Amino acid sequence: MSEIISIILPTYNERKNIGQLVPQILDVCRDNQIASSLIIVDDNSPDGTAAIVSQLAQKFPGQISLIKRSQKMGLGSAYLAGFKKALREQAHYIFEMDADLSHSPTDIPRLLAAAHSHDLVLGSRYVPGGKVNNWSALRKIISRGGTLYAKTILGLPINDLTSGFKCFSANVLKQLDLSKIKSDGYSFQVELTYHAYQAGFKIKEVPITFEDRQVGQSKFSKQIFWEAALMIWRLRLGTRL
Ligand SMILES: Nc1nc2c(ncn2[C@@H]2O[C@H](COP(=O)(O)OP(=O)(O)OP(=O)(O)O)[C@@H](O)[C@H]2O)c(=O)[nH]1
Ligand SMILES: [Mg+2]
Repeated sequence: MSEIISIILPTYNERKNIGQLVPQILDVCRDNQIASSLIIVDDNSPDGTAAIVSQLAQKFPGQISLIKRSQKMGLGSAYLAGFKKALREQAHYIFEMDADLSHSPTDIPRLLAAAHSHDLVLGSRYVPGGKVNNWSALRKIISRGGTLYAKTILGLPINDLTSGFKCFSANVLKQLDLSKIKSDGYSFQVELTYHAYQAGFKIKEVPITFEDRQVGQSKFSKQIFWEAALMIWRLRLGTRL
């Protein structure tokens, strides 16, 4: 049986990005003979993102599904809902990808190729060949500092813990106890990678170029920052403080 990949795209007010991103992903997958299914998890975005997704689902039948949630419930739980659906659909590989065009669809084949010999592949801005375009100096410091903080406290030999562009072998998501994941914001990325590392899964970083979003609003907030700072210690101590 040929392999199937699911790409989970959480959306909150991404109306102007999703219409561009979906055809780009489908083009890359078609050109590289990758059988893909896109799962978009929308939290009742006030800008009407879900309506655009419904139009895309009609335009590309059988390739796109929409999970509609009633309100903004956070990135972490959006991904968990997407993972459940992808596993029900028997996906072999499951991608996490932002819907704001920060992650390039052209990187999908390289991440997938690496996933054939690793359990979890991380798109990484901070390995040779990786890059961030158009971020302010402050944003770069927060991102680099965040990974350094998390990797030091958790003892993780990983250079980019928060890029959010990942490819899991289905086996990883089947074996981890996803019901124990508590993070909602950026720490969701760290938490999942930490549990995968602790469970002994083989992790590989693949360089990516990350572009700052051109359209729409960043959801990065003080609340997300502090949630992440505290969550790292909760993980380290193995407790829920
Ligand atoms: N369904 C859902 N999606 C979300 C939520 N918060 C963020 N997202 C989406 O998750 C993806 C990544 O979001 P972030 O990178 O954290 O937020 P951002 O606004 O892109 O912030 P930057 O890091 O500045 O790019 C984007 O596609 C967002 O639309 C949420 O609560 N629910
Ligand atoms: Mg983003």
